[in-house]
Amino acid sequence: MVLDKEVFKEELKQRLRENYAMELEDASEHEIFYALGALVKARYSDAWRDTWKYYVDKHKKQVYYFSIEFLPGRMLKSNLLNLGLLDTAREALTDLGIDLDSLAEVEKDMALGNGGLGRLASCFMDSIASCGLPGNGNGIRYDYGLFKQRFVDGYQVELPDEWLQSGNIWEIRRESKAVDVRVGGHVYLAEAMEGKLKPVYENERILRAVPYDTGMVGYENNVVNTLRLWSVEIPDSEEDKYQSIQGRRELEDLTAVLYPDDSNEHGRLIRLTQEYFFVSAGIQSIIRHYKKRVQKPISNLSEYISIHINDTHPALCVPEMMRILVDEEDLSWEQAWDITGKVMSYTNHTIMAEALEKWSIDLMKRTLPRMYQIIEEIDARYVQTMRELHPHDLVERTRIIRNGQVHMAHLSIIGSHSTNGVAKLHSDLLKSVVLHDFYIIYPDRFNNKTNGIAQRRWSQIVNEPMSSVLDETIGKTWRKDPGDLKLLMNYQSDQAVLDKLAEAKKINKQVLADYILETTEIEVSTDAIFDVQIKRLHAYKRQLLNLLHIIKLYQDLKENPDLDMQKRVFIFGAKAAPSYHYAKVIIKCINEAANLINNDSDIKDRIKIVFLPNYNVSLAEKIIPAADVSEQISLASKEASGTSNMKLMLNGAITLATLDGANVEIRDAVGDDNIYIFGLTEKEVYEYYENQEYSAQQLYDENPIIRRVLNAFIDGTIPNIVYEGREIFDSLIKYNDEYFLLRDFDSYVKAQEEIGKAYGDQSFWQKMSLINIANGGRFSSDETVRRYAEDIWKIEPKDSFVTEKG
Ligand code: HBZ
Repeated sequence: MVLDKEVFKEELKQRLRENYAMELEDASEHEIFYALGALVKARYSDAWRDTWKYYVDKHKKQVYYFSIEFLPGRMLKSNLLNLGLLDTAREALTDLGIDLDSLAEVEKDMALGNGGLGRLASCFMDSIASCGLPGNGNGIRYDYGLFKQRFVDGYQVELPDEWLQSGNIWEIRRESKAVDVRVGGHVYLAEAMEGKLKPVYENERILRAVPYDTGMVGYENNVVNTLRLWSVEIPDSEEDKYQSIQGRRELEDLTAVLYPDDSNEHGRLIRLTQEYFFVSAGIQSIIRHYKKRVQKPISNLSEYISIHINDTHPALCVPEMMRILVDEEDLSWEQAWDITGKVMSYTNHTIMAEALEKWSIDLMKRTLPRMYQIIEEIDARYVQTMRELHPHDLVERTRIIRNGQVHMAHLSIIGSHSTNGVAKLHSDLLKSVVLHDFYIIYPDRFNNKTNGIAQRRWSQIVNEPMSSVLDETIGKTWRKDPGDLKLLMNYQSDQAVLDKLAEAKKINKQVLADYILETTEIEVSTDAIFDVQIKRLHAYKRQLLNLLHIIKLYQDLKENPDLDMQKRVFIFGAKAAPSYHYAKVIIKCINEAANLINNDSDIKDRIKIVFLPNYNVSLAEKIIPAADVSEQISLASKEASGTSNMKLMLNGAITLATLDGANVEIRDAVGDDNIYIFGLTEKEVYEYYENQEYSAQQLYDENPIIRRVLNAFIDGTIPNIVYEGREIFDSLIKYNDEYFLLRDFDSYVKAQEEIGKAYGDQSFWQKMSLINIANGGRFSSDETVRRYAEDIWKIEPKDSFVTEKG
């Protein structure tokens, strides 16, 4: 999309006059941002309408990606880039004395997700549009995103994220597309016409679901798909039922907050209603569209529609589709079941048993009575069919309703045609361990789709210095086709290129150092290794192992101030779920260790700890380009995939990792010499589980270094953690170190020592860094969604895109 710089400037001024009745000179940054946003939106509105019309006219099969979380972050620069307007906008604004980067900071981070799962959904939205694939997102428009994190006396404090306060420039409220969702009350079946049984609803509540649509702009291809997020309102017909303010609030609270628990099951009534709300609204609107626009018999639905269940939160897609097909479209159960299975597919994102979602029968019956009846029927028919084919105990273990609970993963697998994991190792573990029973029953349904990242955002947008070096060295094709980053391999021994990449890294480190100083008042040197661990705080991710190593270094330096070691800045970014006590204890300990070490004059700035508050997409964008070391140190087998590992390698950080999740594939991509692997393998972890021989106490007794490090938590070495320190100590010794930190400690320390040495040889380090960048293309989410499209969704790209790619 070509737009002259001068025209751009005029248009911006015009928007300011129209929207704010003001001249540019008088406008605040805020007003300019909104005027610019409106300009950008206007640039893609035709393409948005045309894309929609194209899908309808050509009867294109479309996928709907149902996810209870989306984490797009800021969208201004990414929309500008995808529209081919980023350079024009930057130049035009510079002419007007405005800095695009600081203007972009006005935008509130859209943080409608907890972590990896939500961010993946947003990377997919970008890639689906960029690959010209007919696909849309379906989720919830929370009034408050993930809480804002502050530290007070080293403790995490949560504040509400009022992201909608100044409005959201990208969304369009589509009142005409609202639908009603029924919850609560009682349902019984009564005989209707021709002897058919029909559900009769009593005392149910009707919720009005209003969609807000956001354009998902593809990269330079004129494709704009839709992310549809639903918000709850009181329907006109129900107004008199909601006369008290309290009653209204209760209803409106349904889409008020995002549940801030990642990886832990969090059984709450509102959450279940949220799940049904966006599922029912989404499926109703799909069916309405199908009948009105596609105009094919309902029995052909699976030829035109594919629905993806992102983790189990949207698992009610299965019974809701059955409800609509059977209750409203009058299909037979068998026919409806056949269609539903063909339409649905499911991704699992965890192997942690405690994270597998379950709801009590009682709660499900009370909240969603018709859903429960249908699930009961699905379960009964499953048992009946499988009993003839498989042993009784296998069928019992895999049925949906078991021990008073509804198992959402079972529902998702039984009600769909595809179940995938998110990295090779993870998908293998699903088959061999976590979902092994299902693998016996449905071997053909299981497949792997290794995660990927929206590479344009995580390289071109966040790392301009590196991108310029790449352009100069290998040309610009990598910007569209990240596979071309491979061309960089030809320069691994070219010192001039290595120097330029190192210079770009240095610039990014300085930007981050300035930000660190501004937000935490900690001064860090860009000569130090920037060693980064950024992800949700969780015991299995082992931020604590990182801290144990830092304390060891500290103790070594105290003992021997002349010790020869590289300067290090350890950078953390992590939110803990507000109810996750142990994770919050770890945050407090890291912060207190930071206080101690950063202010100890003996250390002479050789180690710094920086825990940046409020880790979110925008902060990730600042940290990742500046990282030297990428910490991916989860206990092998626990991290389904990880995606920050991919973003960091793409930006030239060297990975320090266990063989977990996608780390295994990163190692395969860069080779053993360009990654630091340590710790137990997933097999060894399972062996420990089996033989139960692990003794943390023994490691403590026998290893003086471990003993000294752990004692620092309880002997006053780290101040202000009397209770927290004891808790950490006990979790490791008294409760036998559930995540094998002490078992992996020595090999982690060794790997860290090697990293220190390697960094000392700058051209050696730079070469490793280059090899990481060169092989980062493999983890593009463009590739990932293409595989979903071909293997699972069976959707095809827009024709023009096919021609363009040849
Ligand atoms: O999904 C993450 C995995 O831990 C990570 O390994 C993977 O890379 C990523 C994308 O596949 N899982 C999550 O982020 N999970 C959640 O955030 C979550 C949120 C609410 C829940 C359960 C899990 O109720």
